[in-house]
This record gives sequence, C-alpha cells and structure tokens, in this order.
Amino acid sequence: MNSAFIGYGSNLGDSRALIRRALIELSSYGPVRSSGLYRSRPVGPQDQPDFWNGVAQLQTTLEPLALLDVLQALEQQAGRERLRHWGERTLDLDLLLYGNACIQTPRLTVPHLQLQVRSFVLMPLLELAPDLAVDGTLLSSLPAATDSTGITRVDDQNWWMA
Ligand code: A4P
Ligand code: MG
Repeated sequence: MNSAFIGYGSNLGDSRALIRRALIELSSYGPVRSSGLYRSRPVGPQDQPDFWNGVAQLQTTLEPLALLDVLQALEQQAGRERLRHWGERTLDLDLLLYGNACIQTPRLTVPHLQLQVRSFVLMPLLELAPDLAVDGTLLSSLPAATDSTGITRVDDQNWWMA
C-alpha cells in the first residue's frame, strides 16, 4: 500500500456535493481520510468565487499514473472544463505526494510544484500528517503553513461522510 495525498478544490457548481462524490468514488481504490473543509480566497485571478478546499489521504495500490488517470476521470465526471490557468473550476484534484516518490514526467510532477507555497493546501495537509517532510524540510516549518490569511476551516474531517 502507498499513501497518496490529494488536494481537492472547487469554486463552481455545488462544490460540496461534487467533492463529496469524488471522495466516495476514491474510496473504491482504498481507505480514504479527509481533512476538514476549508473556504479560501482565490489565489490567481480575483474575479472568481471563493474556493472550497481540503486534502484527502488515500491508501492505495494504484501506481501514480493510474491514480492520475482516476483523478482526471473524476474531474471530467464533475463537468470540469479548462477555462483559464488558476481560474474557476467545478473540481480540481491534484496529486500532492505519493509516498516518498519523486516523479517528473510530462504528465505528472510529484511532489506537486505549488505544494510548499499554498496555505490552502498545507493547512489541511498538516491536519492529516503534522510531521510530513519533503526533501528534508518539515512542511510545518514553511511560512505558508501558518499563514491563514483568507482561509477559514468551516467543517470537520467527517464532513463528506454526513
Ligand atoms: N500535472 C502535473 N503534475 C500533476 C500533479 N501532481 N497532480 C498535470 C495533478 N496534475 C498534475 O492540470 C494541468 C496538468 O497538470 C494536468 O493535465 C496534469 O497532467 P490542470 O488542473 O488541468 O491545470 P490548471 O488548473 O490550469 O493548472 P494547475 O497548475 O493545476 O492549477 P492549480 O495549481 O491546481 O491551481 N485558489 C484557491 N484558494 N484554491 C484553489 O484550489 N486552485 C487553483 C488552481 C488556483 N487558485 C486557487 C485554487
Ligand atoms: Mg490541477
């Protein structure tokens, strides 16, 4: 079994329902735990709605590229359209970490490139794994790990099971 951390985000449509459905479908590939649910102001273009964000941990035997296929299929199922870079979306699923793997292929970069600078990713991730380190750096020691500007935790870890 490998431990994968997946960042989820949505700011179009019925975001809570779309994320919940994706987490339930992910559960068919192994046990899933989620962080609490967060509301966050958009990073990137400001003329878009606030996001719903969180991180899920999946214990799975799926290999990284097979997992990316699953994540992209779930994005499609949620009616994802690629409108603009860092823009609005019904569902974004990013593979943040896959065990200790370091992957650089045209389709997949792991650890995720923006992981260390995004509070809306680090805060929920550290809820699930407070002692995580990447390349020898404790994620909890990064400035973005504690910068809660524009970010509010609005629900607990069981929010998607209710
Ligand atoms: N790809 C490479 N590595 C990965 C990976 N580790 N996980 C490739 C997932 N995909 C990966 O993704 C583009 C390509 O990246 C994929 O085809 C895949 O092969 P995309 O999601 O279609 O592209 P995008 O959305 O234009 O860019 P990107 O960089 O994924 O956007 P981000 O970084 O996900 O940013 N503000 C708040 N508050 N909350 C948010 O969730 N999200 C974004 C989107 C902007 N601002 C936000 C939020
Ligand atoms: Mg993405």
